[in-house]
Amino acid sequence: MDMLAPPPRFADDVRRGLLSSPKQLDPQYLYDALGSHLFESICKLPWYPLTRAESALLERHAAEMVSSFEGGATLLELGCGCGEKLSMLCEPLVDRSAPVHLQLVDISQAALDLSRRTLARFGVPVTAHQTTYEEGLHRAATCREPGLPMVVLFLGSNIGNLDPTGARALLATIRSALQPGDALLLGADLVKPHDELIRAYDDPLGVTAAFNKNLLVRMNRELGADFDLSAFAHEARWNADQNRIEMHLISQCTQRVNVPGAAAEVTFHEGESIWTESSHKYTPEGIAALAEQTGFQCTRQWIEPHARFSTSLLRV
Ligand code: AVI
Repeated sequence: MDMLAPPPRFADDVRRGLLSSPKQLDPQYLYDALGSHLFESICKLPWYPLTRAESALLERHAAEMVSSFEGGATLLELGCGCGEKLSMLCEPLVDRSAPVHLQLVDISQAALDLSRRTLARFGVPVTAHQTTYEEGLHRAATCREPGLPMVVLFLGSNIGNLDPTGARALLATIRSALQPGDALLLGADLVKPHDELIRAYDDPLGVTAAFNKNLLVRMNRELGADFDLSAFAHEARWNADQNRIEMHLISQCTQRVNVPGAAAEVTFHEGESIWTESSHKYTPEGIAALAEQTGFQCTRQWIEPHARFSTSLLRV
């Protein structure tokens, strides 16, 4: 099979991840073009209520969420997706004729373009940064509108895909880009009954399984690997000690896989896993504690009671 040019660090990360113990891969690699489409489909599944719960909170409470910024604000979204959530938060400010500047940070140019189109109807300045969260925060801090407070939006429970150390580090980075009077609006999925969590990450239609197994497809395509898809099974595990759902790909037999693009030959034992993603779940108190540890104060939380999802306002 022809090998397509993989992103520069992919081969190195795959080599390191598959030769380590336990075997693991960075979840960012789940999101190639097909993976991103599969994730959009996951968000529409009846068993994955997270996205709908957050939209419901924003639909109901957007005006309250930005009520401290009625004199105007720069809204900066990390991982802007299609710009729909940013629109919901922008609208109440624009309706009050408050000055609004929008800043978008995303690694995907397609997401930035889509968001720009969604946000065009407001007729307010939009600055897009195609880069990492850290670099985007740095750039946004240097070109912020003088006199306007900044509200960073980190929604969709993307915080959940970071381990506790990574989550603290990112919040500390956000904090260091902000000034007194600024804020962070944080969306985080909450701990809920075990069976609901498992169904959300191992749905009966097999869409999440396809999302997970697509990582094998990607290694076959981009690194010339010879993973046999039928020899691996998707598994979602709740790790109660760490409050996280883990996604794994479980080898169904003892086998050897060749990954020439990563210069690796990998042996799998029957039942051995590749750990592909963690999704940490929070408690409302845990979010408040995380805020305190990173220089914020959690001043308000909105909770969707059925799906157990939270949006928290963290003030500097
Ligand atoms: C993007 N992220 C918040 C999703 C989550 O729930 O952790 C990714 C996902 N993985 C499987 N289903 C959804």
